[in-house]
Amino acid sequence: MASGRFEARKRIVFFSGLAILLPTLVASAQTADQAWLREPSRLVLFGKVIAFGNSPIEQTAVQELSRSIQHPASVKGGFSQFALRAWREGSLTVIGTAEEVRKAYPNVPVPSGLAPGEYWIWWNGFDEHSFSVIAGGDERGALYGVFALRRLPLSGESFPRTDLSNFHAHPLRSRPAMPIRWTDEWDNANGTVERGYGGRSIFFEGGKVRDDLSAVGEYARLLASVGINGCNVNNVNGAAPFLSTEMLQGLARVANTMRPWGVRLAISVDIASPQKIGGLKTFDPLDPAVQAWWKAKVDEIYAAIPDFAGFTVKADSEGQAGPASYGRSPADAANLLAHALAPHGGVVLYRAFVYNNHLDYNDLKADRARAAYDIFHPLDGKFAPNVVVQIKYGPIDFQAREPVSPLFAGLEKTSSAMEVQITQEYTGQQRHLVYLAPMWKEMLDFDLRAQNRGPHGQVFVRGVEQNRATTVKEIIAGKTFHRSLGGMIGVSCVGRDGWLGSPLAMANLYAFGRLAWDPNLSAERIAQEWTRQTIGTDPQVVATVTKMLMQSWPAYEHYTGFLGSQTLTDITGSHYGPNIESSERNGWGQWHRDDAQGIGMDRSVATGTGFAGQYPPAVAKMYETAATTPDNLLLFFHHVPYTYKLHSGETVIQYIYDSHYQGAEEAARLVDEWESLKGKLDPQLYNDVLARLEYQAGHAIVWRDAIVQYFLKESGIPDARDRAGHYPGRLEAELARLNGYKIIAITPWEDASGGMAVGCDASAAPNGCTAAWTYTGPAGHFNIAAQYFDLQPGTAHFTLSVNNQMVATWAADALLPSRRPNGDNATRLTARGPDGHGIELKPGDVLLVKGTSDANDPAALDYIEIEPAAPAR
Ligand code: GCW
Repeated sequence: MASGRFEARKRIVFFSGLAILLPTLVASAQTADQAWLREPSRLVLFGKVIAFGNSPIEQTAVQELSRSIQHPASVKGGFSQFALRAWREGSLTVIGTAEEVRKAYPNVPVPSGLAPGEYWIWWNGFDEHSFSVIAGGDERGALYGVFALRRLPLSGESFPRTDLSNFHAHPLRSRPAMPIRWTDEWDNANGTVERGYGGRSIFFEGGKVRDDLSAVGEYARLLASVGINGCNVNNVNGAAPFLSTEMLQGLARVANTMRPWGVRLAISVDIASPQKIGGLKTFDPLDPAVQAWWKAKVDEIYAAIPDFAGFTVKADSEGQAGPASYGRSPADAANLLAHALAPHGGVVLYRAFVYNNHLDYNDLKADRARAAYDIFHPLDGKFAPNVVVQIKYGPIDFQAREPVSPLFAGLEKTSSAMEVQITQEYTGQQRHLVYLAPMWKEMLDFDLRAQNRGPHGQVFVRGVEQNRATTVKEIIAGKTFHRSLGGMIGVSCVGRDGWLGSPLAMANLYAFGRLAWDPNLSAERIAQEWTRQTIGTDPQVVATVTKMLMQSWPAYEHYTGFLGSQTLTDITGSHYGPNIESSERNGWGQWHRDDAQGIGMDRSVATGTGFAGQYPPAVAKMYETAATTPDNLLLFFHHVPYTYKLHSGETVIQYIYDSHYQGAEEAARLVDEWESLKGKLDPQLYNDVLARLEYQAGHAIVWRDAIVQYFLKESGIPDARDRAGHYPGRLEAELARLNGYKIIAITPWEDASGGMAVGCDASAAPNGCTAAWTYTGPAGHFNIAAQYFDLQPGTAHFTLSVNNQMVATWAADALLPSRRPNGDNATRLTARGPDGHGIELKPGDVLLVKGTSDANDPAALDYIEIEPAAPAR
């Protein structure tokens, strides 16, 4: 598992012509970080706040309102207008369920039929005393109303709407779009978190629930603030130990901690538990002893956790046991659990992530993308009512670009939920800024045209094309097929290091909750809301951070995968840096099938795997031919020659070159944009994020060069704009005058410039190794970038000098995913000279890098690169 904090922060100190790059620790936020709830709301409240009931959730709502508001005495100009007209001295605010309000105040026009979670906020200031009501369809609704109110002054809505006096004629009312809005955490009992990049578990340590659960309470508050109502706390892999009686006692404490925030506990279970921990000989779902075991276990759970939400199941997938062992179906397994949970009101989230990871690469009909639909579609109608099939947004696995899963349209008699990843497993692991809401929105808004069939399945009925919109967001909300369950699941994997380990990544957690509540919100509007609450309200800050967030996913897609070829990362290892062939010639089925002539998976019905035919007819027709498939998914559905012309008019190969140069430039621009905010932000946040963005810009170049040089070699077709394979200012380490350094081949070769680098063997060269070049370019001021490999856990040291004058020194002490030099840890450092004006060079100058290795890190160096000095930063 790759985890650990990102610590590549470098501080550059210059003195008299000398630049020293000092490593400094990242000042990272603590777990108790209140994220977007850090600042008090700009809400001003007078008078008393009371709740009708004594229930923990209503009490929380009262406390939260008191915690959120500013005391009138502390209000300094500006925003006071917002509230003063509405919340007056002697006023009363009541919080409760609609029913409680109705009973206590029959004259208050609280509407009937508020849904669970829905809130209604009303104000009456025309009597002697101002009187406000925050009513909920249930207690949670009242709490969500408080958070909505808290957020309102910063929501970006125009003033008249946020003037509370408007709430008399137009009460503030909103209901969640879908009932299931959960995060999934992939925490292990030993305290590690699978695919977590924010430190160790907030829930578990040493095989049990942690004694101190204060972070869990803070997390539940964050979740509640955006309407999340469930949290599955343990990994879907290896879940058997979580059903032990001792563990359940600990889990009851977790549930108690989250309950006041309306967040219900769920856990992942191993379907083989009756055998693994129950002492039975079998876990066959149809065996009466197995059924009795689950019933007793579920009763035990509810005795300790009366509002337990349910189970998540990963079975027959990636080594997890499943019903296939007994020739039983996922429906048999899901229903086994569902029947045990039903009397208590619990649900089963059965994951559709079931596939064979031993596919035959040589079989052109084999296709992992088909698996979920092939397995689950025939079972539609066979699942118990409290089963929800949990479907990853795309048919493969959380890639930076996938089509929406056809299974959403393939289950009409079964509730479904869409699973997205907040933790950025395949999208830069929080070291890269990638705001995912725009991608989730594309999925949610995608119209599957699931009901566009006539009575006999035909697309046209009496010559009229059927055209009813059936978007994914409507399907998972239960609207399209009239289901009572359904929703969104966000795989979050938070930890003790500032939740996600990176401040700007928190926008994804926020956006997940907001979209699950209202999938019609725009990604941009959510970004603005989050920025105002978290980073600052200065209009330039809001505009710039929003722009950066919105640009980040397209940038990442540009410098990693392309045209639907998926993230071309190391799929059998880190899932982080470039490794193009790792997807090929193995059973995992994440193939893109590139060869010297072309690239792409043929998933058409006519000549390919038939996957395109799993979509409803109108969508299937679109994906069936290359000509009608959108460019950004072309290679997901079709195998085409590199010379194939896209709709844009470019050839595929030229697009590969262009998009990667574009993506790296876009990543560099994120640095500039952030720097334009200098002086307007909290300095610690500013420096922390700046270091991350600089790292990202460097890693985007690693990605760019890997993909570009690989496909240049593979296709043999030159870049029309002459960049691929030509790096005018680059001085390769393997061509330098080496002292101590030895030439090493990098695997995969595309992860190093020219496939080669140099490494320093500490035992042979205890005092370090050097690589020297004589500068032959024009005289002037330049930046000098060094491309080195920063292995963990070691710490190598480097210095860069010109004519024996040191211009930079740095330590390779970041915690990056792998332990041998490759694209996971290739890191770029740019020395910009005193005051950022560049380093003076003239022909004949000797450039020298000295690397001092330690036992775990050979101070490997790929190249240095002389770049034009950028304007002072
Ligand atoms: O993307 C893959 C991850 C696994 C994960 C699996 C899943 C929990 O690499 O770490 O296992 O998906 O979703 O089950």
